[in-house]
Amino acid sequence: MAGAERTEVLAYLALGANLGDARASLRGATLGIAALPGTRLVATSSLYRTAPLDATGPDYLNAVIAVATRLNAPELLVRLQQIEGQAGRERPYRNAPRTLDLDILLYGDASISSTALQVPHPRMAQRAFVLVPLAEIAPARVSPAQILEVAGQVIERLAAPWH
Ligand code: A4P
Ligand code: MG
Repeated sequence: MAGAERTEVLAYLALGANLGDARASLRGATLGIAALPGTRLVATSSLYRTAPLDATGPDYLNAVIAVATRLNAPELLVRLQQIEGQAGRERPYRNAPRTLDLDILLYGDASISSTALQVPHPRMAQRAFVLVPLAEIAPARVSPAQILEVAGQVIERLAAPWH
């Protein structure tokens, strides 16, 4: 459990879903994350409709949120996996369509390289569905050159509020 003595760390999380009611899954996940111990929601990007990348199936809905948390990174990962499980996440094969995917993009300025957790997320720089919403809420963490590199990927910002 996160002790009151731990300082808060600003973490950026990627949310994605392309099965079931994806918008409801992302909304529910955001509420669940904001309710985690020692954790508060700091920012939410818009919702984006994106074409599957290195994957098949329906279009995805993706978003990025920022939380300030006293959980350490492995604790946060376990909590996110529990929320994925509550959303009915199954893992039949790699990059299978999913009801909910929650990834840790950044955890403060930490570099983590364990079997279970790599931070910054190793594939984030190749993905418009991560970089575009991240740039919306953390422009200093994404360079214009990075956005240019993923400019060919199909991504559409949805204007309606989603959470
Ligand atoms: N893991 C390691 N580092 C992390 C991290 N920073 N955050 C480990 C979260 N998990 C991390 O993840 C597999 C393992 O990665 C976990 O057990 C954890 O210990 P997973 O969620 O079970 O499986 P996955 O989702 O298939 O893997 P991953 O790595 O999340 O997949 P990707 O690479 O993120 O790709 N196209 C569009 N348009 N939108 C999408 O959201 N997502 C994917 C998934 C592919 N194409 C997509 C989208
Ligand atoms: Mg994942």
